[in-house]
Amino acid sequence: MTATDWGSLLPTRDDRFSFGLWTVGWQGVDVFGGAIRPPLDPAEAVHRLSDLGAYGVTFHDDDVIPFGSSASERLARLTPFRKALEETGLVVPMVTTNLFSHPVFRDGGFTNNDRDVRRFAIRKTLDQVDLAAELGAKVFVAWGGREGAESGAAKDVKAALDRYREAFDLLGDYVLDQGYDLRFAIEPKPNEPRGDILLPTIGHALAFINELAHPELVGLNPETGHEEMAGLNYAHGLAQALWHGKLFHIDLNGQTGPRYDQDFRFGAGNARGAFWTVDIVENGGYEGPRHFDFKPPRTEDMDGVWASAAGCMRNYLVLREKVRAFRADPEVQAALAAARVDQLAVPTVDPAETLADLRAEEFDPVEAGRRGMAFEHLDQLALEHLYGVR
Ligand code: GLT
Ligand code: MN
Ligand code: MN
Repeated sequence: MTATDWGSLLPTRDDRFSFGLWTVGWQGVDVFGGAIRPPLDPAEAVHRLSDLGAYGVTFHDDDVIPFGSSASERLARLTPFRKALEETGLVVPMVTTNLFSHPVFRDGGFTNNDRDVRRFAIRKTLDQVDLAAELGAKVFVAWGGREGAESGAAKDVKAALDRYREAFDLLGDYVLDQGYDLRFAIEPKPNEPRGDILLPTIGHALAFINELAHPELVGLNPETGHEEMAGLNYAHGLAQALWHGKLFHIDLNGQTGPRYDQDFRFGAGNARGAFWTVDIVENGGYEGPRHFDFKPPRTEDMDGVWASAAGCMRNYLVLREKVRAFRADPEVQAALAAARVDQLAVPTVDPAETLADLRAEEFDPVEAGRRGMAFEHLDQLALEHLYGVR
Protein backbone atom coordinates (compact mmCIF):
# COMPACT_ATOMS: atom_id res chain seq x y z
CA MET A 1 0.00 0.00 0.00
CA THR A 2 1.39 3.42 -0.93
CA ALA A 3 1.49 6.11 1.74
CA THR A 4 -1.27 8.74 1.54
CA ASP A 5 -0.13 12.15 0.33
CA TRP A 6 -2.12 14.11 2.91
CA GLY A 7 -1.12 17.46 1.42
CA SER A 8 -2.76 16.73 -1.94
CA LEU A 9 -6.02 15.63 -0.36
CA LEU A 10 -8.29 18.41 -1.62
CA PRO A 11 -12.07 18.47 -2.03
CA THR A 12 -13.54 18.17 -5.52
CA ARG A 13 -17.12 18.42 -6.82
CA ASP A 14 -17.22 14.62 -7.03
CA ASP A 15 -17.00 14.50 -3.22
CA ARG A 16 -20.42 16.24 -3.13
CA PHE A 17 -19.75 18.53 -0.17
CA SER A 18 -22.51 21.05 0.56
CA PHE A 19 -22.99 23.79 3.16
CA GLY A 20 -25.94 25.70 4.54
CA LEU A 21 -25.78 29.45 3.86
CA TRP A 22 -26.62 29.88 7.55
CA THR A 23 -23.39 28.10 8.57
CA VAL A 24 -20.68 30.31 7.06
CA GLY A 25 -23.17 33.20 7.29
CA TRP A 26 -23.69 32.82 11.05
CA GLN A 27 -22.90 36.20 12.57
CA GLY A 28 -22.27 34.75 16.01
CA VAL A 29 -25.47 35.87 17.71
CA ASP A 30 -25.94 33.68 20.78
CA VAL A 31 -27.68 33.80 24.14
CA PHE A 32 -24.92 35.91 25.67
CA GLY A 33 -24.00 38.34 22.90
CA GLY A 34 -24.89 39.91 19.58
CA ALA A 35 -23.35 39.74 16.14
CA ILE A 36 -19.53 39.71 15.96
CA ARG A 37 -19.23 39.20 12.21
CA PRO A 38 -20.67 41.22 9.31
CA PRO A 39 -23.58 39.87 7.28
CA LEU A 40 -22.42 37.57 4.46
CA ASP A 41 -23.90 38.16 1.04
CA PRO A 42 -25.38 34.85 -0.26
CA ALA A 43 -23.76 35.32 -3.69
CA GLU A 44 -20.35 35.82 -2.06
CA ALA A 45 -20.89 32.70 0.04
CA VAL A 46 -21.62 30.73 -3.13
CA HIS A 47 -18.38 31.93 -4.74
CA ARG A 48 -16.23 31.30 -1.67
CA LEU A 49 -17.68 27.81 -1.11
CA SER A 50 -17.16 27.00 -4.78
CA ASP A 51 -13.51 28.13 -4.54
CA LEU A 52 -13.04 25.90 -1.49
CA GLY A 53 -14.26 22.84 -3.41
CA ALA A 54 -17.90 22.46 -2.37
CA TYR A 55 -20.46 21.32 -4.96
CA GLY A 56 -23.66 22.60 -3.35
CA VAL A 57 -25.33 25.18 -1.11
CA THR A 58 -28.51 24.87 0.90
CA PHE A 59 -30.60 27.57 2.54
CA HIS A 60 -33.70 28.61 4.47
CA ASP A 61 -36.10 30.93 2.68
CA ASP A 62 -35.08 33.74 5.08
CA ASP A 63 -31.34 33.22 4.40
CA VAL A 64 -31.80 34.61 0.88
CA ILE A 65 -35.16 36.39 1.00
CA PRO A 66 -35.60 38.39 4.23
CA PHE A 67 -38.80 37.61 6.17
CA GLY A 68 -41.71 39.69 4.93
CA SER A 69 -40.18 40.59 1.53
CA SER A 70 -42.53 41.80 -1.22
CA ALA A 71 -42.60 40.00 -4.57
CA SER A 72 -40.22 42.56 -6.08
CA GLU A 73 -37.81 42.34 -3.12
CA ARG A 74 -37.92 38.56 -3.46
CA LEU A 75 -36.88 38.80 -7.09
CA ALA A 76 -34.18 41.36 -6.27
CA ARG A 77 -32.65 38.93 -3.73
CA LEU A 78 -33.00 35.81 -5.83
CA THR A 79 -31.48 37.24 -9.02
CA PRO A 80 -27.87 37.73 -7.80
CA PHE A 81 -28.04 34.43 -5.91
CA ARG A 82 -29.12 32.59 -9.07
CA LYS A 83 -26.39 34.38 -11.02
CA ALA A 84 -23.76 33.18 -8.54
CA LEU A 85 -25.06 29.61 -8.92
CA GLU A 86 -24.79 29.88 -12.70
CA GLU A 87 -21.31 31.40 -12.56
CA THR A 88 -19.95 28.74 -10.24
CA GLY A 89 -22.00 25.71 -11.31
CA LEU A 90 -22.91 25.09 -7.67
CA VAL A 91 -26.16 23.16 -7.18
CA VAL A 92 -28.90 23.44 -4.56
CA PRO A 93 -29.47 19.85 -3.39
CA MET A 94 -31.66 20.82 -0.42
CA VAL A 95 -33.63 23.76 0.93
CA THR A 96 -35.66 24.34 4.08
CA THR A 97 -38.01 26.85 5.75
CA ASN A 98 -37.24 29.04 8.73
CA LEU A 99 -40.13 28.39 11.13
CA PHE A 100 -38.18 29.39 14.22
CA SER A 101 -36.61 32.89 14.12
CA HIS A 102 -39.50 35.34 13.81
CA PRO A 103 -41.42 36.10 17.03
CA VAL A 104 -44.59 34.70 15.42
CA PHE A 105 -43.00 31.23 15.76
CA ARG A 106 -42.37 31.57 19.50
CA ASP A 107 -44.50 28.44 20.04
CA GLY A 108 -43.50 26.74 16.82
CA GLY A 109 -44.98 26.55 13.32
CA PHE A 110 -46.87 23.37 12.42
CA THR A 111 -47.64 22.61 16.09
CA ASN A 112 -48.20 26.14 17.41
CA ASN A 113 -51.22 26.32 19.71
CA ASP A 114 -52.52 29.17 17.52
CA ARG A 115 -54.30 27.97 14.38
CA ASP A 116 -53.60 31.15 12.38
CA VAL A 117 -49.86 30.71 12.99
CA ARG A 118 -50.04 27.06 11.89
CA ARG A 119 -51.78 28.13 8.69
CA PHE A 120 -49.13 30.79 8.10
CA ALA A 121 -46.36 28.21 8.66
CA ILE A 122 -47.85 25.93 6.01
CA ARG A 123 -48.17 28.87 3.54
CA LYS A 124 -44.55 29.87 4.17
CA THR A 125 -43.41 26.29 3.61
CA LEU A 126 -45.44 25.91 0.39
CA ASP A 127 -43.70 29.00 -1.06
CA GLN A 128 -40.32 27.45 -0.30
CA VAL A 129 -41.43 24.07 -1.72
CA ASP A 130 -42.13 25.86 -5.02
CA LEU A 131 -38.68 27.46 -4.93
CA ALA A 132 -37.11 24.08 -4.10
CA ALA A 133 -38.67 22.56 -7.21
CA GLU A 134 -37.62 25.53 -9.32
CA LEU A 135 -33.98 25.26 -8.20
CA GLY A 136 -33.90 21.49 -8.64
CA ALA A 137 -33.55 20.59 -4.95
CA LYS A 138 -34.45 16.95 -4.27
CA VAL A 139 -34.70 17.17 -0.49
CA PHE A 140 -36.69 19.53 1.72
CA VAL A 141 -35.47 19.52 5.32
CA ALA A 142 -37.89 20.04 8.19
CA TRP A 143 -36.13 20.93 11.44
CA GLY A 144 -38.85 21.62 13.99
CA GLY A 145 -36.67 23.68 16.28
CA ARG A 146 -39.54 25.48 17.99
CA GLU A 147 -42.02 22.60 17.87
CA GLY A 148 -41.97 21.74 21.56
CA ALA A 149 -42.43 23.12 25.06
CA GLU A 150 -40.75 24.23 28.26
CA SER A 151 -43.58 23.20 30.55
CA GLY A 152 -46.12 20.40 31.01
CA ALA A 153 -49.70 21.58 30.60
CA ALA A 154 -48.90 24.09 27.85
CA LYS A 155 -48.60 21.51 25.12
CA ASP A 156 -51.01 18.68 24.36
CA VAL A 157 -48.39 16.42 22.79
CA LYS A 158 -50.89 14.04 21.16
CA ALA A 159 -52.76 16.93 19.56
CA ALA A 160 -49.44 18.46 18.49
CA LEU A 161 -48.52 15.20 16.76
CA ASP A 162 -51.91 15.24 15.00
CA ARG A 163 -51.17 18.72 13.69
CA TYR A 164 -47.58 17.75 12.79
CA ARG A 165 -48.94 14.82 10.78
CA GLU A 166 -51.57 17.04 9.17
CA ALA A 167 -48.85 19.43 7.97
CA PHE A 168 -46.73 16.67 6.41
CA ASP A 169 -49.81 15.10 4.80
CA LEU A 170 -50.79 18.43 3.23
CA LEU A 171 -47.23 19.07 2.02
CA GLY A 172 -47.06 15.54 0.61
CA ASP A 173 -50.37 15.99 -1.23
CA TYR A 174 -49.07 19.25 -2.69
CA VAL A 175 -45.79 17.73 -3.94
CA LEU A 176 -47.71 14.85 -5.55
CA ASP A 177 -50.29 17.19 -7.14
CA GLN A 178 -47.55 19.38 -8.59
CA GLY A 179 -45.52 16.38 -9.76
CA TYR A 180 -42.44 17.68 -7.96
CA ASP A 181 -39.46 15.34 -7.56
CA LEU A 182 -39.01 16.31 -3.92
CA ARG A 183 -38.94 14.41 -0.63
CA PHE A 184 -39.04 15.68 2.94
CA ALA A 185 -36.37 14.95 5.56
CA ILE A 186 -37.22 15.44 9.23
CA GLU A 187 -34.28 16.60 11.36
CA PRO A 188 -34.58 15.37 14.95
CA LYS A 189 -33.19 17.28 17.91
CA PRO A 190 -33.83 16.62 21.62
CA ASN A 191 -33.81 20.22 22.94
CA GLU A 192 -32.59 23.76 22.24
CA PRO A 193 -34.09 26.19 21.52
CA ARG A 194 -37.15 24.59 23.22
CA GLY A 195 -36.80 22.89 26.59
CA ASP A 196 -38.05 19.73 24.88
CA ILE A 197 -38.52 19.39 21.13
CA LEU A 198 -41.05 17.03 19.52
CA LEU A 199 -39.54 14.18 17.43
CA PRO A 200 -36.38 14.38 19.57
CA THR A 201 -34.41 11.46 18.08
CA ILE A 202 -34.07 9.41 14.90
CA GLY A 203 -36.21 6.70 16.49
CA HIS A 204 -39.08 9.03 17.39
CA ALA A 205 -39.07 10.46 13.86
CA LEU A 206 -39.05 7.02 12.22
CA ALA A 207 -42.07 5.96 14.23
CA PHE A 208 -43.86 9.22 13.34
CA ILE A 209 -43.20 8.77 9.60
CA ASN A 210 -45.01 5.42 9.71
CA GLU A 211 -48.21 7.27 10.73
CA LEU A 212 -48.20 9.60 7.70
CA ALA A 213 -50.42 9.39 4.62
CA HIS A 214 -47.39 9.35 2.30
CA PRO A 215 -44.58 7.77 4.35
CA GLU A 216 -42.57 7.19 1.17
CA LEU A 217 -42.19 10.95 0.76
CA VAL A 218 -40.71 11.51 4.20
CA GLY A 219 -37.35 10.42 5.59
CA LEU A 220 -34.66 11.79 7.86
CA ASN A 221 -31.90 14.37 8.06
CA PRO A 222 -30.01 13.30 11.18
CA GLU A 223 -27.39 15.69 12.58
CA THR A 224 -24.26 14.47 14.39
CA GLY A 225 -24.56 16.84 17.32
CA HIS A 226 -28.30 16.36 17.78
CA GLU A 227 -27.94 12.62 18.37
CA GLU A 228 -24.83 13.02 20.52
CA MET A 229 -26.55 15.68 22.65
CA ALA A 230 -28.89 12.85 23.67
CA GLY A 231 -25.93 10.57 24.38
CA LEU A 232 -26.73 8.47 21.30
CA ASN A 233 -24.41 6.85 18.76
CA TYR A 234 -24.75 8.83 15.50
CA ALA A 235 -23.27 6.11 13.28
CA HIS A 236 -25.73 3.58 14.71
CA GLY A 237 -28.58 6.02 14.10
CA LEU A 238 -27.49 6.46 10.48
CA ALA A 239 -27.30 2.68 10.08
CA GLN A 240 -30.85 2.26 11.37
CA ALA A 241 -32.14 5.05 9.13
CA LEU A 242 -30.47 3.30 6.17
CA TRP A 243 -31.99 -0.02 7.23
CA HIS A 244 -35.45 1.62 7.03
CA GLY A 245 -34.59 3.22 3.66
CA LYS A 246 -35.00 6.63 5.31
CA LEU A 247 -31.59 8.29 5.16
CA PHE A 248 -32.53 11.09 2.74
CA HIS A 249 -29.91 13.64 3.88
CA ILE A 250 -27.28 14.21 6.61
CA ASP A 251 -26.08 17.17 8.69
CA LEU A 252 -22.44 16.56 9.61
CA ASN A 253 -20.78 18.51 12.43
CA GLY A 254 -18.91 18.03 15.69
CA GLN A 255 -20.11 17.63 19.28
CA THR A 256 -18.49 16.70 22.60
CA GLY A 257 -21.05 14.67 24.49
CA PRO A 258 -24.37 15.69 26.03
CA ARG A 259 -24.35 19.48 26.42
CA TYR A 260 -25.52 22.47 24.37
CA ASP A 261 -25.62 22.10 20.56
CA GLN A 262 -21.98 22.86 19.77
CA ASP A 263 -22.14 22.66 15.95
CA PHE A 264 -18.34 22.36 15.71
CA ARG A 265 -16.79 21.77 12.31
CA PHE A 266 -16.99 18.14 11.22
CA GLY A 267 -14.23 16.01 12.77
CA ALA A 268 -13.82 18.27 15.80
CA GLY A 269 -15.46 17.00 18.98
CA ASN A 270 -15.98 13.24 19.03
CA ALA A 271 -13.27 12.13 16.56
CA ARG A 272 -13.83 8.42 17.16
CA GLY A 273 -17.55 8.86 16.41
CA ALA A 274 -16.59 10.80 13.26
CA PHE A 275 -14.48 7.84 12.04
CA TRP A 276 -17.46 5.47 12.31
CA THR A 277 -19.73 8.12 10.80
CA VAL A 278 -17.58 8.30 7.67
CA ASP A 279 -17.42 4.50 7.58
CA ILE A 280 -21.22 4.13 7.50
CA VAL A 281 -21.74 7.11 5.15
CA GLU A 282 -19.18 5.69 2.68
CA ASN A 283 -19.98 2.01 3.00
CA GLY A 284 -23.61 1.80 4.12
CA GLY A 285 -25.39 2.71 0.88
CA TYR A 286 -26.02 6.44 1.46
CA GLU A 287 -25.99 8.32 -1.83
CA GLY A 288 -26.86 11.91 -0.91
CA PRO A 289 -24.69 14.97 -0.36
CA ARG A 290 -22.14 15.24 2.44
CA HIS A 291 -23.76 18.28 3.99
CA PHE A 292 -22.13 20.33 6.75
CA ASP A 293 -24.25 22.12 9.32
CA PHE A 294 -21.72 23.75 11.63
CA LYS A 295 -21.20 27.11 13.27
CA PRO A 296 -17.73 28.65 12.94
CA PRO A 297 -17.02 29.64 16.57
CA ARG A 298 -17.58 33.21 17.68
CA THR A 299 -13.82 33.61 18.20
CA GLU A 300 -13.33 33.71 14.42
CA ASP A 301 -13.25 36.54 11.89
CA MET A 302 -14.18 35.81 8.27
CA ASP A 303 -10.78 34.21 7.56
CA GLY A 304 -11.49 31.86 10.43
CA VAL A 305 -14.93 31.11 9.01
CA TRP A 306 -13.44 29.92 5.71
CA ALA A 307 -10.72 27.99 7.55
CA SER A 308 -13.46 26.28 9.56
CA ALA A 309 -15.47 25.42 6.41
CA ALA A 310 -12.37 24.06 4.69
CA GLY A 311 -11.65 22.05 7.85
CA CYS A 312 -15.02 20.29 7.62
CA MET A 313 -14.20 18.98 4.15
CA ARG A 314 -10.57 18.21 4.92
CA ASN A 315 -11.46 16.25 8.04
CA TYR A 316 -14.02 14.26 6.06
CA LEU A 317 -11.44 13.43 3.39
CA VAL A 318 -8.79 12.52 5.97
CA LEU A 319 -11.23 10.21 7.75
CA ARG A 320 -12.35 8.73 4.43
CA GLU A 321 -8.72 7.79 3.70
CA LYS A 322 -8.36 6.30 7.16
CA VAL A 323 -11.58 4.31 6.82
CA ARG A 324 -10.47 2.97 3.43
CA ALA A 325 -7.09 1.97 4.83
CA PHE A 326 -8.80 0.29 7.80
CA ARG A 327 -11.16 -1.72 5.56
CA ALA A 328 -8.30 -2.71 3.19
CA ASP A 329 -5.88 -3.77 5.94
CA PRO A 330 -5.38 -7.59 5.85
CA GLU A 331 -4.91 -7.64 9.63
CA VAL A 332 -8.28 -5.94 10.02
CA GLN A 333 -9.89 -8.49 7.74
CA ALA A 334 -8.42 -11.28 9.85
CA ALA A 335 -9.63 -9.54 13.02
CA LEU A 336 -13.13 -9.16 11.54
CA ALA A 337 -13.18 -12.88 10.81
CA ALA A 338 -11.91 -13.68 14.31
CA ALA A 339 -14.72 -11.52 15.71
CA ARG A 340 -17.20 -13.47 13.50
CA VAL A 341 -18.70 -10.20 12.24
CA ASP A 342 -19.76 -11.89 8.97
CA GLN A 343 -21.70 -14.56 10.86
CA LEU A 344 -24.36 -12.04 11.85
CA ALA A 345 -25.48 -11.94 8.20
CA VAL A 346 -26.52 -15.60 8.38
CA PRO A 347 -30.20 -16.11 9.24
CA THR A 348 -30.58 -17.67 12.68
CA VAL A 349 -32.97 -20.34 11.45
CA ASP A 350 -32.78 -21.81 7.91
CA PRO A 351 -35.97 -21.53 5.83
CA ALA A 352 -35.99 -25.35 5.51
CA GLU A 353 -35.77 -25.85 9.27
CA THR A 354 -38.65 -26.08 11.70
CA LEU A 355 -38.77 -24.70 15.22
CA ALA A 356 -38.91 -28.34 16.34
CA ASP A 357 -35.49 -28.84 14.66
CA LEU A 358 -34.23 -25.77 16.49
CA ARG A 359 -35.50 -27.01 19.82
CA ALA A 360 -34.00 -30.46 19.31
CA GLU A 361 -30.49 -29.08 18.73
CA GLU A 362 -27.69 -30.07 21.09
CA PHE A 363 -25.83 -27.07 22.52
CA ASP A 364 -23.29 -26.67 25.30
CA PRO A 365 -23.75 -23.17 26.79
CA VAL A 366 -20.89 -23.71 29.21
CA GLU A 367 -18.48 -24.34 26.37
CA ALA A 368 -19.92 -21.52 24.25
CA GLY A 369 -19.78 -19.24 27.28
CA ARG A 370 -15.98 -19.61 27.38
CA ARG A 371 -15.55 -18.09 23.90
CA GLY A 372 -14.20 -14.55 23.74
CA MET A 373 -15.43 -12.25 21.01
CA ALA A 374 -12.01 -10.77 20.07
CA PHE A 375 -13.53 -7.29 19.69
CA GLU A 376 -10.79 -5.43 21.54
CA HIS A 377 -8.07 -6.34 19.05
CA LEU A 378 -10.35 -5.27 16.19
CA ASP A 379 -11.15 -1.94 17.84
CA GLN A 380 -7.48 -1.35 18.63
CA LEU A 381 -6.69 -1.70 14.92
CA ALA A 382 -9.40 0.89 14.15
CA LEU A 383 -7.97 3.31 16.72
CA GLU A 384 -4.44 2.82 15.39
CA HIS A 385 -5.66 3.74 11.91
CA LEU A 386 -7.42 6.77 13.38
CA TYR A 387 -4.37 7.79 15.45
CA GLY A 388 -2.19 7.51 12.35
CA VAL A 389 0.18 4.81 13.55
CA ARG A 390 -0.81 2.14 10.99
C1 GLT B 1 -30.54 25.63 12.52
C2 GLT B 1 -30.41 24.31 13.19
C3 GLT B 1 -29.94 23.25 12.27
C4 GLT B 1 -30.91 22.95 11.17
C5 GLT B 1 -31.10 24.08 10.25
C6 GLT B 1 -32.21 23.72 9.29
S1 GLT B 1 -31.30 25.59 11.00
O1 GLT B 1 -29.29 26.24 12.35
O2 GLT B 1 -29.50 24.46 14.27
O3 GLT B 1 -29.62 22.07 12.92
O4 GLT B 1 -30.36 21.91 10.39
O5 GLT B 1 -33.40 24.31 9.62
MN1 MN C 1 -28.88 20.70 11.32
MN1 MN D 1 -26.98 21.56 15.60
